[in-house]
Amino acid sequence: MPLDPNAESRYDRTRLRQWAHGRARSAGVERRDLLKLFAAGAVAAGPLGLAAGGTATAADTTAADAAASGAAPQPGIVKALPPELFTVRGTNAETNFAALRGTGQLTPVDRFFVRNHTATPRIDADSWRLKIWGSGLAGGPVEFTYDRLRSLPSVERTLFIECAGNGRSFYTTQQGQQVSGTAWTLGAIGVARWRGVRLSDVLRLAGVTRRAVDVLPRGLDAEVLANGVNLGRVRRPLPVSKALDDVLLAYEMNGEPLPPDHGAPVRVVVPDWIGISSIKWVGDIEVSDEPLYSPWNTDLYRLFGPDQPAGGSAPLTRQTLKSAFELEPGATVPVYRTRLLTGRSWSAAAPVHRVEVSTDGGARWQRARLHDAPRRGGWVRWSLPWTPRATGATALLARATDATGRTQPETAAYNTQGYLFDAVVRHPVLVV
Ligand SMILES: Nc1nc2c(c(=O)[nH]1)N[C@H]1C(S)=C(S)[C@@H](COP(=O)(O)O)O[C@H]1N2
Ligand SMILES: [Mo]
Repeated sequence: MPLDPNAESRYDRTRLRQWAHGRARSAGVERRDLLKLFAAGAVAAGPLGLAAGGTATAADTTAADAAASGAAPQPGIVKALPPELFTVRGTNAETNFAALRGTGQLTPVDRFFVRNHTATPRIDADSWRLKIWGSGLAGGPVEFTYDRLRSLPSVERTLFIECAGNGRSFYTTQQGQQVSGTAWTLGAIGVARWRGVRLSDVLRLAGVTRRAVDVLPRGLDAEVLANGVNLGRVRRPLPVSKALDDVLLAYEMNGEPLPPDHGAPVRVVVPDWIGISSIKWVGDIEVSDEPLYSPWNTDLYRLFGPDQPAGGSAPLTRQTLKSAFELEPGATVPVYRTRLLTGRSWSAAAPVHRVEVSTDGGARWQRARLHDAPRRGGWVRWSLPWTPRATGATALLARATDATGRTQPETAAYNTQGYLFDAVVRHPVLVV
């Protein structure tokens, strides 16, 4: 049964109230530690990319520590990160959009962004086990081997994974606002063809009951340390309704076994929801008959700030909509020469069916030609020929509208951690 967004937010608001009143168990982290982090972070957002207030992620801490010690930050990423394909940001690697020019609907693995809270672990598929356990099951824990998972009926789906902080740096560069977290431009997104099993099939085999409320997948990567607090392993609860709806346990990406950096041997893929939901290197899943909390749905991945609900928003679920040019920022282009501008637009709410482009800083807009059938879960590639007629610095803008009628706004709603940036981005170019 599809989950409507209102049901999602009703669900999360209830959880939030329960947590605030101390009625929910906070799965491995002391509630007072979370409150400490939460209180510090909500008020003290520091400069981009540095350890900021209490809400710095391990990535920020690592980058800041490395900078302080004079050593270059060393991302714990296995695949090659050539500078033409990626921009390294702490423990993470951002896809350079220009490197997608000429590629298809799917992001090739060699240029798919990596967001690691710590480092990519190497896990042997033969000794790997997935343990399903908790009060929401009819019986005791159930373990699945890799071969057992692969023997279950498989499904294949083309879906994007996008970090909640994608576009974060534009809060600062376009809106003059300070936000904490990794200073992504627009490349913390990738679209892949995922093959795996339905989480619902696995949960049913494990004996999920009608009492189950929350499902908490946990990664096998290292515990995350932030400002002296051990947040434990990366984990974020999902409402059981979403877990039983369309979530995958994926073991293949673009037709190949899942690569180490993207969660080998098995990761969770949660369609439409912010990237943190899609837990990599999953090792166990708690199924609980009471609400669960982790730092990733309490002080992190919620909206805080003067324009947000008092005490913060409900935990974030769906991603938003965006557009990006497949062009280097600040590219030099010759005057009077026609070139084809290309890019991509995507929305987590509905297919993108209209993209407009402005080549004069936003004064006039033209419809771009779409090269993909609008489809939920993926992006549309688009193009527009452009003949610059004056020299000098200018900005290219692209603006998407999805089938719900939502269009990218001029400014994004400020929040201290810079999540869900959705405004039109000004892409600088120099005409010579
Ligand atoms: N175990 C684990 N899962 C994780 C993370 C992580 O650090 N550890 N990062 C999350 C975040 S914040 C994002 S945006 C996506 C990124 O997926 P990718 O690295 O395959 O692009 O993975 C999510 N799953
Ligand atoms: Mo993320």
